[in-house]
Amino acid sequence: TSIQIIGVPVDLGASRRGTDGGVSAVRIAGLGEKLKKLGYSISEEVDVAVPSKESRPSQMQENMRFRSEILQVCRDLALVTRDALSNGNIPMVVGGDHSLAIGSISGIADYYQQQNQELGLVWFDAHADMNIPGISPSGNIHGMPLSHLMGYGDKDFTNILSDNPKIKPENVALVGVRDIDEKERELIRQSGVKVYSMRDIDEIGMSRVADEVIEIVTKGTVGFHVSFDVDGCDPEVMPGSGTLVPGGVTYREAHLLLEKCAETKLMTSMDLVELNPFLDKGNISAERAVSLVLSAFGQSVI
Ligand code: DIR
Ligand code: MN
Ligand code: MN
Ligand code: MN
Repeated sequence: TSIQIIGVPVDLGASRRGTDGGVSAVRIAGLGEKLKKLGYSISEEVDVAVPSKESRPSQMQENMRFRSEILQVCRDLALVTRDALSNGNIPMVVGGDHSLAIGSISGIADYYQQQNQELGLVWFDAHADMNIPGISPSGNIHGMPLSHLMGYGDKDFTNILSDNPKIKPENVALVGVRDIDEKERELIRQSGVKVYSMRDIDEIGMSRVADEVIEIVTKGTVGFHVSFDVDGCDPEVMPGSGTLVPGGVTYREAHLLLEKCAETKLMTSMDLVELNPFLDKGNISAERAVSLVLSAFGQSVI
């Protein structure tokens, strides 16, 4: 099996500078070599070009900061992930802030929709990322990707590669959520997506949560994508991220979820986002994130 690592050094979707450095941090932590050691072949890595914040006037368009730049990045990235699948590669997208997921997942979902198949989606995050421009308190696009993938919000973002919504709410499960904005909560309820909050993990344990998540994202789908925002983990586990929220998923719980995802052999692709090496202690967050990705690709203790 072959994996293509796709670097997307974008930080235009977040308030804080520095997630663009996440791509380097993950490469320095050895993602490519370690996946090779697991037995995968790694096809030539590609990067999507992203303008730096400083090179652009910080314009706010319809309550979306850097709207036109991020739209271009997402359109470019969607073509890259779709091509990766066409060429027999599993897309492993490394960010960058979470706005990139509109592009990565649009390309992957469109590839399968062209074969009349639907994509499931595991959204691992402290946040729900379900804002739309009309309700976002920040105007930051990294708080809006999941809603756009389900067809809510700005039409240019929902219609990348095709006019249909890329993901059906019934095929989505959020995990690790503990910070939701007021109006965002209403849209989550309206959409009907299943949310596994930290409370659910506390009450029934990650093992059962993972089983339920997998049931949701595999029922009626061709397989599922994992969009992994490192801030879903506890800040003690992942200090190197910009919007830390206490009370998160432990290192072991995150491994368990991803090990169970790997066991299904139905994971189509993955994003790793929101690492900020400038806030990290050494490169510990990227090193742990790489270890988690290896679990998602089937690494086990014995
Ligand atoms: C907040 C924070 N909900 C917003 N979002 C994210 O700006 O929309 N932080 N994704 O990582
Ligand atoms: Mn996120
Ligand atoms: Mn987040
Ligand atoms: Mn389903």
